[in-house]
Amino acid sequence: MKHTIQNSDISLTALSYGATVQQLRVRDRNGKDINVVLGFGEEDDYLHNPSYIGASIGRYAGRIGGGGFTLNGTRYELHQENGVHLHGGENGLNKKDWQLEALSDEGDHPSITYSTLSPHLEEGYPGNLKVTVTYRLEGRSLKVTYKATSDRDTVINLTNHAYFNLNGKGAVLDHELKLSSGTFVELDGKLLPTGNFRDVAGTAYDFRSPAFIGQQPGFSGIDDVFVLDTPSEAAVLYAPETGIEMKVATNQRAVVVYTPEDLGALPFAEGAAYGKYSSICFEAQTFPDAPNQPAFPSAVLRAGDTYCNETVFEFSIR
Ligand code: FUC
Repeated sequence: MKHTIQNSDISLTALSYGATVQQLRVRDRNGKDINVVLGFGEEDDYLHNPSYIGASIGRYAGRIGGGGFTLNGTRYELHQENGVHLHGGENGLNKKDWQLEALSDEGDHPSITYSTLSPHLEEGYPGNLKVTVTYRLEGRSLKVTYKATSDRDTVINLTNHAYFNLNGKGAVLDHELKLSSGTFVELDGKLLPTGNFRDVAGTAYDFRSPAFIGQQPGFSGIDDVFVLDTPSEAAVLYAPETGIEMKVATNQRAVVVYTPEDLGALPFAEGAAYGKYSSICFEAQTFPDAPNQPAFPSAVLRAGDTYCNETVFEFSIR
């Protein structure tokens, strides 16, 4: 099922399948309507979506190594592909048809809430987990709120996997990026954390001052976990061509920034044409593999507690 909400500044189309962001439309400096996220034309196109375009990711976004994890002395085995567990497994939350909980079309603050239940041991994770996501427009912002509760202790890391391109076409190499991050998580050959943190200074990951993505020395695509210095000012993305700027604010400690080199030929809505490095994802979340990394902050959700990831994408014109 497809649902659209809008106010005078933004319009969002979401799908119950995967609780997916399909289109997010804002106006450019000439008043032209631009879809700033990659999205497919038809709902059925999302049945094959290996890049998780626009989808809600869980129960654990990112990678978990070592075949699984141990919690409260019990071992939980997780689905592996090439030696890692990715984005919640074979049938993660991105492949569920979520329930529409609420649709409010009120003035400047319309919202959509989807919910889903993931039973105990689904994809190997403990606990009957109830998850909701609310997409709410607040003036020129889209606020995305994930909440979850479990009846047993479990691990959790939810995020949204929207791919942004503020021109609605082409590539993001001409977009300017600023990240509130002086440190990134060192990854091994399988993109699993080594447990070390590295300074961005002198690397292609130094976006503490705004820099054009394609002009960053040594740039060969980003697929990395940035530790946020100031989560409420996590990122700023700006496209000179349209004048659209997007600020990302979150209550999470990290953001996975991903600029896919080539997503392949995909059925994008309205025949939108994207090139190499078409887009950039800001997946606000906690650290990957935290269930196996004792030095990382815990990703455990205790029975009866409420998990909350609140991330805001705010648009303006420069
Ligand atoms: C991101 C990346 C992964 C993967 C996926 C589709 O979260 O970290 O490498 O390719 O998205």
